[in-house]
Amino acid sequence: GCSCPVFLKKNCLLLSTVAAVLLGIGVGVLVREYAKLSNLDKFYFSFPGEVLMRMLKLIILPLIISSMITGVAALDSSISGKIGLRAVVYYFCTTVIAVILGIVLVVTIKPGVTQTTNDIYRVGSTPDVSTVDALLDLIRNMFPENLVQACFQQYKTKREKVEAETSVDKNSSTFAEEPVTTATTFKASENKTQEYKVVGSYSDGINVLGLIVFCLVFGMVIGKMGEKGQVLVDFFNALNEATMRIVHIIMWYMPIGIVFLIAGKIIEVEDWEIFRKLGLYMATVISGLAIHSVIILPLIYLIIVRKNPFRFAMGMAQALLTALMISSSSATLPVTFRCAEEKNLIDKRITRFVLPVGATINMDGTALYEAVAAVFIAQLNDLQLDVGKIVTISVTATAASIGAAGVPQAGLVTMVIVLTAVGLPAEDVTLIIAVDWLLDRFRTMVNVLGDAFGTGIVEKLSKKELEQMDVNSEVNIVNPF
Ligand code: DAS
Repeated sequence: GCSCPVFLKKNCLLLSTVAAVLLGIGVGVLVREYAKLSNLDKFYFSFPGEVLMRMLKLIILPLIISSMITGVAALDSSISGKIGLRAVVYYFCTTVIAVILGIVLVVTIKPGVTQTTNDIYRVGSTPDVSTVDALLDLIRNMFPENLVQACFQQYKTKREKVEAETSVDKNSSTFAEEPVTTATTFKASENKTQEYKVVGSYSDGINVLGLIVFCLVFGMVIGKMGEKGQVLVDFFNALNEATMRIVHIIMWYMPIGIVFLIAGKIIEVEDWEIFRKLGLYMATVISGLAIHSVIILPLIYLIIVRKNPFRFAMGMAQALLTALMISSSSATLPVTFRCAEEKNLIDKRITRFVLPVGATINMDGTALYEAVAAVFIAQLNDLQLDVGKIVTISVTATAASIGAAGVPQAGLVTMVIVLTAVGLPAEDVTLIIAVDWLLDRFRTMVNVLGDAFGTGIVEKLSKKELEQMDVNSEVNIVNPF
């Protein structure tokens, strides 16, 4: 790798992503205006982008399994009694609140809905899937009949789809049957009669929800097994480490893939209205992050700690600015520690647990962002989401944010998990990528702020335990044995 220090390396990645986005737009516009490509040419042109999407889909399985299991198992072993439990409850509650806020905003602002079809976009009232059926479907997905079937399933490759579109003679090659999936079909809207097939969560080959439920239970169980489970915990930690290294390799290929993904998208885009929608989407995410970090988190801090939350946030300013610059909670950790301990005088015994674990599994900004992005992509495809799908998106966005590492664009990689969970076309993440490098900065700031408020809140709630520890350490007689 380049010899530049970590800080520049982080920016190397980000700068190359920004450069890739701009280059992709430029190439896309040029090719669209001056070169008339046939369908098959378009397929070859966007092939490097297709490779990137396949890499991201490929990594989903090991990423979910290793990050969920190690995340939960680690909690169990390193939890220091009640303090750790309070921290986990705080992480979970603030993340769920962020997801709900994101869902409410994206459903009311409707950034991805084309004005003409405004009337059809109603949450939870698809004509032929009642709420009860949707929730039963959701629960059914949580318990796949067998784990192997939930993980692997054949589905058509993109080339077959492109050939089908260019009406290649079907008899010339055998087409694998579409996998039989629980499909709910419904009319998109009166003026657009074509049928949309919203397939269940098996459409992209992985039943994400079922896998997450299994991994959470499995992680908790091996975490509680103590010595007997240690070999499994070590195995999944190693698997997680290996997976993150593969993600890192994918990150370096990402700029190349992005150029062709975005250029390929620009060639296909019919209406330039998409840019209005993208702007509205960014406004939705940023307003959600702002509400969460300026109103919700300070309110929770004020209610529990009874101190001025904005003075506390000012103490964290250096860490928040660092997070804005490098888009990485983990890399910001040293600054977060210094701000929490020196500026806000938080007890080290609290920060030593809450901050490192928080930087990995408490990512309110990422959770909000993934929920908004998933619903936005559904809107772009005129897909109605019944309650079951909305709940699935909320659960997988929460789980994906827990599974995401505190590195740049982690939220983008785990984004594919949420899309796969509800059978949305993962290719549409292309549009999100164009603005992800910018939104990543803001959501990382919110992630760090959420962790910081967590130290103040957990410290306040753990006053008794801390005093007890002080008493023990004073009277503690050195044990002669
Ligand atoms: N950049 C990640 C972080 O460091 C957040 C994300 O990618 O969503 O928190």
